Amino acid sequence: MLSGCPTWPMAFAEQYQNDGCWLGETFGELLRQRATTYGEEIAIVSGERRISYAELDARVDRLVQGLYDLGIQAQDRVIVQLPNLPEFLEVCFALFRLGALPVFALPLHRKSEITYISEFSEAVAYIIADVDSGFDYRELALQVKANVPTLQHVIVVGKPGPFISLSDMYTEPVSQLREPSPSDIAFLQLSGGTTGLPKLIPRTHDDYIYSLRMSAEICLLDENTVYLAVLPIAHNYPLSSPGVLGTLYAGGRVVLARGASPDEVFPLISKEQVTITAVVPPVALIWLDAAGSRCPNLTSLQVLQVGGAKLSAEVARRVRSTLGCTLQQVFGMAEGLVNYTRLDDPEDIIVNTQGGPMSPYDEIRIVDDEDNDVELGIVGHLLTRGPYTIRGYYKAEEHNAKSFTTDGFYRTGDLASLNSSGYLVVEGRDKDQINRGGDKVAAEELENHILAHPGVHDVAVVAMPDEFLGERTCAFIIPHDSSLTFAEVKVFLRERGLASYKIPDRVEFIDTFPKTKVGKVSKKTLREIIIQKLSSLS
Ligand code: J2J
Repeated sequence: MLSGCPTWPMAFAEQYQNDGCWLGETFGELLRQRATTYGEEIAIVSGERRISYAELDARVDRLVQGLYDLGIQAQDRVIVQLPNLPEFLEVCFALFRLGALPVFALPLHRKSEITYISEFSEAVAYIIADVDSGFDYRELALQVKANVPTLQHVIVVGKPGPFISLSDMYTEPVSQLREPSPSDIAFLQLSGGTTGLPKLIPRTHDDYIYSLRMSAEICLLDENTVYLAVLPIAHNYPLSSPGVLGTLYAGGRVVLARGASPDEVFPLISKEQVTITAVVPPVALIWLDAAGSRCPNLTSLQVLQVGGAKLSAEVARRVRSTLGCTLQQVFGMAEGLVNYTRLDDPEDIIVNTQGGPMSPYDEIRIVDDEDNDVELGIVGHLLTRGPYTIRGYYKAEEHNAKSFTTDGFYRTGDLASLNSSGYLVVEGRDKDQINRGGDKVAAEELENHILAHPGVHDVAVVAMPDEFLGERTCAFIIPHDSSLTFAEVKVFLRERGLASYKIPDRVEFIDTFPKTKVGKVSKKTLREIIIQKLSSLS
């Protein structure tokens, strides 16, 4: 087991095993077993490429050998930053079989994020696409490699430039390698973050495969399922809720889309007879508007999952009438807990709640500021523990003491209420994060970047309401002098290599910050100020 990864106390681990949550499977075995059962059935569709289960399994074996020959070993960390390509899944399964750990970066991450996670995880390799959405990842890799001494290899899907080509790494398997054990960490996922630096989430084969099994069951997946991956599959939601991995778990077919626009996605749904797909609320909104005017043929689509940020009841209500399919609300987190509305729930529940936990072993508490449980229906802080919720972030002892109770409940940072059927309604957040239509921005991380500008004396970042994304970021800045402009701040942050979704949507220059009674910056007042300003503008 990789050190620095808090895990479940023995009594819990034994219960999860004895009660059949953790079945002792690994991802490597799982793929082998599915290849035996589903052989020539298609596992992955990407453009004109169609890859069967047998072919996927064989290609993964060859890639395992190539990675091994390069020197990648069990427990090595490998940054994987790939768009929705079949190679994403091949690389993942190959690393899983080797016992090396993918560290999932989002395609929009740039020098700042990649350098940090490479350094922090002491990654030995970085796997990228050559160019995607007009961005050349090889240039990014050159910069990152120059700064991170542990990083020995950059492996490229496509034209390798100065690096190694992934396609040259599929080699005849010769070595007999020992596969990892089910309780080993399978990969590190990135947290949405609330702190200055992103946290890494260690997930085991056992716990993640359990979450796939439960998700596939709840979403009624089987070998007839066709799952369309629209969101970047590096994110936990399209990866596992039930996502691409849950679909492969169930023997279904994964169709990889490269974008979310109706022009691209609607014909693909019809062509590939997609049965289920997953989006964030702003994408749902675009699809609903487009479908209303275009009447596309979406008859195969049975389920539209919406999650990652709160979906308004008003938009939720339009899904069935406009797209002709069942809405499933998904409220999850890369740290673990995932809630789903069930497909046969009454429309009122589907529209007005964020669903119930997927496992009977999920423990949910809603508490007040002193950690006392509140009554049903009352809003409080959501705490959780269970068989697929982590007990701590990777190498983050100090932060873990704050983010987890002493008896192992994860403090989600969400404000929610619980109804008598065990379903949750998300009512807000007490974590210092902005949820920009599903993309999470940690206020402190952005504040630290803005503070590095020599013209900035102090800064506080808050969420401001937005009709389309739900929230956007507003940075209140106290400048050293009045010459600083918003444009300068944006250029500065881009040059620092910050992902574009973290660049503030608005900057307000201010002389002093409003303070709370104890003298801290009152972000609540700042949020009120910006709400008032926006409403006076409209
Ligand atoms: C309100 N807030 C939501 C929802 C997530 C499935 C689905 C989503 C994620 C995810 C995921 C929400 N309504 N329906 O990993 O497996 C906010 C909450 C939560 C945070 C987690 C999955 N669905 N959220 O979004 O790790 O604040 O995971 O704590 O990115 O997103 O973010 P993340």
